[in-house]
Amino acid sequence: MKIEQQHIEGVNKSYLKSHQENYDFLANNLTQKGINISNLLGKLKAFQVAIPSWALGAGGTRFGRFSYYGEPSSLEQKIQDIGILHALTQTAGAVSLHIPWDIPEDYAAVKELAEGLNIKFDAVNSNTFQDQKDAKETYKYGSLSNTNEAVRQQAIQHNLDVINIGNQLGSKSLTVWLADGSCFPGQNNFQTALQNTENSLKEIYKGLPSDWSMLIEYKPYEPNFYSTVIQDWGTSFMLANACGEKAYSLVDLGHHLPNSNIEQIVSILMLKGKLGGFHFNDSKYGDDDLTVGSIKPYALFLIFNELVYGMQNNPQNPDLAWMIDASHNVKDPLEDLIQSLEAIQEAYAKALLVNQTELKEAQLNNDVVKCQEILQDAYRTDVRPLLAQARLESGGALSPINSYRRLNVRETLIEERGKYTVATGL
Ligand code: LRH
Ligand code: MN
Ligand code: MN
Repeated sequence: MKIEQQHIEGVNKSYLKSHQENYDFLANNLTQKGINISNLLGKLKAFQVAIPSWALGAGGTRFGRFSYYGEPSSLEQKIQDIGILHALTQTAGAVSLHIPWDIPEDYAAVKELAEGLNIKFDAVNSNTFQDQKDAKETYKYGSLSNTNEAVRQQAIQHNLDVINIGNQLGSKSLTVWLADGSCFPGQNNFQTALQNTENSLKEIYKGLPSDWSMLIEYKPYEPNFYSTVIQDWGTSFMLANACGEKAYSLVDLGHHLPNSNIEQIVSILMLKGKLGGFHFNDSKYGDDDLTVGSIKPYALFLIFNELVYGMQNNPQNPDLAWMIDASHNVKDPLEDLIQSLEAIQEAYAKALLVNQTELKEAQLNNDVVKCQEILQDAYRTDVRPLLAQARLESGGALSPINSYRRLNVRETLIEERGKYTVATGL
């Protein structure tokens, strides 16, 4: 299924009048505050977030998976699904592949399909957290950190293969996330594990094309529950520095211990020019991979506030690779992703409203109340008409979720692909 422009325009008609009223009201208010609306709209339109190839089907937990009907079974179908998301939201213009889950068979065809849907290939993700079919060595006791050199070599080679795959598609970065760690005290020598990881990452780094970057993701626990080799931003930062200037840290919102100050982590990494990528999701307990903004929207806004500050003040930091890293256990994956995309844009738009000059002045005067007022004034602004206007001007839907339902997207996908697809596993 492909959503055509006239489908979207048709549905938009019924929302146009009320949108115009809401947008005019907001635009007037913001203009009175001295905010340049067209500048704001331009930034919102330019902000594109990659959809990971593994997020288009229903997720699951280790206790079970409840499939969603009409799920995509091939990489081509996954890209088609992202095309639907992008057509409606105009903010999902990229795909992030996980290798070997989604190795293209016909590169030219996959590239052509993506191009036709205006989708770019963002970071490619390697996978050394599972054993692969016919692999000689096992990752049961670690990959890049393994005490056995043959295992490390296999994992290094896999990462080099992933770079090669990404290179053929136009990707410019490799994301490395390691499950390496230990389940019980005494199982690992912490120092050896970290040293091996550093050496292995340096080998991979040597194979990076000159215009590529390597993004090192951290996570405190899971699947290992006693220790994880790359457990936090400090370890990731240390490894990125050891590798070189093309290596960066990647922040996944779910990869922190409860109550960590993620906005401060983001800010410091950007100051040091070492924040390279970002995985969006939300969580109540751990790496829950819930819909972005569904649990802690104010925290998301505060994180965006630092991201916006960094993008405006830290030229030493590169452009970031943005990606949604969420899992959908009970919702239609496409509807869930639309909700995440909207939440990201909302937090971004609110952060763009923060008056940085006034905030700086209030900070210098130690006017704590004013500082808080400035942030909360931006946060409490209902920016949804602004997002809708940005979508409208880009050819997207005024109301993506409602349009998705009114265009019977899921029903059509089920008709085309069948209720139970290969992805269902039934
Ligand atoms: C690990 C992670 C990492 C993986 C993805 C599937 O928890 O966040 O980014 O590649 O999930
Ligand atoms: Mn992640
Ligand atoms: Mn994760």
